Formats: sequence, structure tokens, C-alpha cells
Amino acid sequence: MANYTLPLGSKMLSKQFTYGVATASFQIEGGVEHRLPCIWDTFCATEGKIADQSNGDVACDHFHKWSEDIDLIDSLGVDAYRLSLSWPRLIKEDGSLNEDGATFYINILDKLIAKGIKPFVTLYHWDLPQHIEDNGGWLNRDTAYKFAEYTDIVTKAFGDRVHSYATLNEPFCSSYLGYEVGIHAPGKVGKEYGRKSAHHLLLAHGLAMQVLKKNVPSAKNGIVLNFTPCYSATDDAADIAATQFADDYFNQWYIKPIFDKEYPAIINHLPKEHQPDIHDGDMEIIAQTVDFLGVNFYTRAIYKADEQEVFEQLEPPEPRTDIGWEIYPQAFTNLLTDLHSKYSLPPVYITENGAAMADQLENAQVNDLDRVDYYQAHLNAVNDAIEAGVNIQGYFAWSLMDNFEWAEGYLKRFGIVYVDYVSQTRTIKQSGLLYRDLINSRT
Ligand code: LGS
Repeated sequence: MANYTLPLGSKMLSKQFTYGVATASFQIEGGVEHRLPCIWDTFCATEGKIADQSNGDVACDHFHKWSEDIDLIDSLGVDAYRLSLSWPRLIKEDGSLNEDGATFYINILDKLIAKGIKPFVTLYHWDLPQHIEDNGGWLNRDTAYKFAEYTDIVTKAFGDRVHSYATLNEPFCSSYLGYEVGIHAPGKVGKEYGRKSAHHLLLAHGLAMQVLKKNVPSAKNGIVLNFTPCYSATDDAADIAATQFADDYFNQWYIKPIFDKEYPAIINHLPKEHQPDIHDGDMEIIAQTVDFLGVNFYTRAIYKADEQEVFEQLEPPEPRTDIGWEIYPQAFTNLLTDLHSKYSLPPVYITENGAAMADQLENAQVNDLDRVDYYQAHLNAVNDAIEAGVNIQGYFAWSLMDNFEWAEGYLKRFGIVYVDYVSQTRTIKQSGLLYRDLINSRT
């Protein structure tokens, strides 16, 4: 394909629509000796947790290459860059600001601003300081208050440099993957942990929103949630009900409290010991108004009823990406229109969308036509949602560059820029070149 195409007159072809690229601190920074240990350092050091036994000690060495990386971002012509902050780099064990950590990010923010690139900053993209985990992590209610203190300190240090703050990235992943099934850090396993940690994460979000409103009222402040839309395998009533349960458990659980001030009704069907500890006033704190909602989308999931576990997820059909997730762009449009009809949404940003593909670097080029197809289809899926009336203001490709893909280590590549981890050379892939062309073609 010569170019990403969108229908003539699409809002996504106007300069009002924000295009960006996204990364996260632990996945790209390295520079491990300049920060406190976090739960992902510990998890990576645990036998059998990371597919290639790797860790985030060096990653893309962004800690040293940040300035060139911003030049690279600038060369793509994007309007915005979504990055996350490393809490263990910014806050010392006694709770005070680590000045060197603050300087690292201030330099980044200043260079972005100088280039006219808007910083979209996520305060928590999963790298919890290990000493906080040692105190119970997200199972301890106090962590929510610690997060609000961290938010207070960094927002004061950064002043008005940040265009948009997101409190959390994907609390589903932190709570369910990290504390219920244990495939992410800190690797705890137990149904009694999932909902409790989720509640403390959402409380952390609400408390941090209060701080953001006070300290940086002119920034656009909100949260980033991930959605894996749930489809029933058949028209059978039992399968449909099971799928509905899965949707409430995995998706609605994290958004409904924010916009409707309550958890999905399935909370009453969970055993008492699996339910969160909700204190008086918590739901009001969680349901602060947000300036934007960040939506991350990659794929859908198909379910059928299961007598023991309520629902069972089926093997994803073809076509699939290199990580095994089905490519099904229609679910993206449906998700966005569904959210729009269920909730009274603020402006929406697509804060992540992208695909892992088995890239080959040949003659200093990566001809990733499979990823190009993915972006082409998903950009159009977003356009369809806009046409259907959803207020979507921007789109961020995940990711700027290949990086540490959590439990998959460095084996799965999501970048629109290829990273050679031996030489730390960056090469813009075909998908990235076309992204640049799309962005530059706007009027
Ligand atoms: O790198 C992460 C990307 C890659 O895929 C990023 O740090 C996260 O914010 C985000 O979770 N990311 C991601 N998520 C895809 C989740 C899809 C799960 C589908 C499983 C059903 C088959």
C-alpha cells in the first residue's frame, strides 16, 4: 500500500485531530542504577516469568538516548508524545522528590515543548516502587494515598509543562494480571486479590484527580483504560449471559465506577471474600469528573459459558498478530460506539493501538506490510466511530519503538520504529513512514 487512506473529509485528516506515539518508562528507559527497584525488576528476576528471561535494566537505553529519541519523534511529525513517569525514579524511599529523576523528565518535557510536541504524561504505567509492594502494594489501601502524594510532588516540580496527565494506565492489567492471575508483576495469584487491588487503584485514580485539579487545573486530566470487547461464541442464552459477565468483569468494572459511581451489578454475585473493601465516600472520590478518557484497544475476545468458571475464552480465530491476538477492527468501532451510548463520556483519545508483528530488518529497512494493514484498518475503525458521533480527539500509535513487552520480554515488537537491541540503532519501519506521511498530509 502506498499510503494510509481515510475517507475524504474525515475529521482525522484535519490538523485539529491529534496524532501521537506512545511509550512507557519501564519498557524503554533502562537507567536502572539511577532509580529505586520496582516490582517489574523483582518479577523479571524471578525464574520463568519473562519469556526470554530478560529485564528492563537497559531496554531501549532511552535514559541515555532520550534527546535523539525526541528528534526521532519529531521526525515523524506527531503533535503529541505519550510517555509515562517512573515513580521509583522520581520519589525517594523517604517520600521526597529525587531531584535527578525530576531533572531527567524536565529535560524531556522542555525539549518536547521546544519542538512543539505536546507531552501526554501517564503517572503510573505499572512500575510500582518495590518498597511499596513490600508493604502490601495495591492490596494496601495506603498505596492509593501514597500515589496521591507522589502526584502532588511531581506536578509541583513540573509546573505547567505537561499538556495532559493520565493517572493510571490500564488498572485492569495492574489488578487482574498482577494480583489475580499473576502473569504480570507482582505475580500474586488469587481471586481474593483482584477486585481488592482494583478498588485501591481506582481510589488512587480519584485521589490523584483531586490533586491534579488543584495543582494543574489547566492540564487535561483523566485516565487510560484498556478494553477487550467480549463476543459470545453462539446465540445461546447461556453463552450470551456468560459473555456479559466477562465484559462486566474485565471491561465495565474499571469504567462504570468512574462515570456511574458504582461497580457492575455482578459485584453482588461475587463471594464476599472476593469483593473489594469499599469505604464510605470512596465511590464519590473515584467518580471525579475527568477531562478525557484514554482508550487502549488491540483485539476482541470470544466467550462461551462454563459451568465451573462462569465463562471460558475460546482460542482467537485468524487472522492474528505475532502475539496471537485476533485482528478484528470492527470491534474497535463497536467498542467506541458502545461506550458512547452507555456512558456520558468526555472527549476520548485513543491512547494505544498497534500490533506485534514478526519484523525483519533487511538493508536497513523494515517492510512491515502486515502492521501497515493493521493501522490502515484500525484508523478507519476510529473514523467510523467518529462518523457515528463519538467525540474522539486523537490517536496514539503503540508504540513509538520496539521495547520490553512485559512477560514477552523483547520477543514481541510493537514499534513503528525498529530497535536493534545490540547496537541500539533505531530504524523507522514502513508503518512509521506511512504514519508520518498521513500526519503531514493533513490540512
Ligand atoms: O506494551 C503494552 C501494550 C501491548 O499490548 C502496553 O504497555 C500496555 O499499556 C498495553 O496493555 N499493551 C497491550 N495490550 C493488549 C491487551 C490485549 C489482551 C488480549 C488478550 C485476549 C486474547
